[in-house]
Amino acid sequence: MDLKAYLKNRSAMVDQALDRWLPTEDFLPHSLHQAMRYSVFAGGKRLRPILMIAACEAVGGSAQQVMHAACALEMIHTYSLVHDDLPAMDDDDFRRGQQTNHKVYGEATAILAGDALLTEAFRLLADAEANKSAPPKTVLRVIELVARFAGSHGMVGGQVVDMESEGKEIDFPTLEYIHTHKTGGLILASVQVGALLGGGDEEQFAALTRFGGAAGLAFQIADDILDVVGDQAELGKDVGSDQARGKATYPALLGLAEARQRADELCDLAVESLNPLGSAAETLQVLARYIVDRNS
Ligand code: GRG
Repeated sequence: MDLKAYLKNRSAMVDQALDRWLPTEDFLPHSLHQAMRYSVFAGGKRLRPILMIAACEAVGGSAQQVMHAACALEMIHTYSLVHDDLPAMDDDDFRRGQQTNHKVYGEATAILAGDALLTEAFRLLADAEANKSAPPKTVLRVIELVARFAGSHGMVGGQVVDMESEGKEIDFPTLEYIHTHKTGGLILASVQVGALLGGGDEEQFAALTRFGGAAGLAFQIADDILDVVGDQAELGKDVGSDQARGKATYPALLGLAEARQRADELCDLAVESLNPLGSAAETLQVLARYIVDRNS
């Protein structure tokens, strides 16, 4: 399959849907809607929406069945980046190759833009028209699942442990907790939601759960590696920031070579997990490799 063409096509679909669902700056409050759109359209890879679409397609569904949920996940992801960049957290000046939200709109608006993106995401997940082909029980399961992976038992929890660990020596289980919660959870949620809204059965859901767990952790290890060896222009953000902040990462704990090996092993595990889905999961196989080999 042509990965480049697939990524281009699906991210264009996601961008179009995001543009439809996000309030424009014509609506009050203008500055808030402008700030929300600024970060959403700053040029992200749309990896979580694309994984959700690919998972949905792998169980026989179509991109349209998950487009609203895919946009919701991208809004939650973007909110997390906007808040993570704030002076109270990582205090970063650049993200996705542009100035960070608070640098352009000020801290208070950046906080509120993040809050509004998170809230809008759950409105979209519950939208009756967008969910018209899904049984109400499935919609509730999706909302509960996304809330769990985004909240204190998921991304926010991982972020807190990450912050509390800065400058300290932490053990391997703590590092794995941070990675699987802060970043891995939203990636796992993406493929699980794809399976559910695509009408997948429990066996397919279980296979995609194993895939998402391994791919999510591999993604964060690859991110750690990119922070050491990546190119600042391609990444659109500062490199070397993990080490500067005394953050625990896979390369810091295991060394670069072993971190790469672990990412490769997880990629193999992710691909193997897809066996029950047969050839329908070919796109996900290719995406797993992309997650580990990407340079941005
Ligand atoms: C503030 C609640 C709260 C959570 C923050 C995800 C997160 C938790 C912080 C982001 C910090 C960070 C850079 C983590 C590394 C992994 C990561 C999420 C990278 C960015 O994701 P990509 O590569 O970004 O998918 P794009 O811009 O392509 O969408």
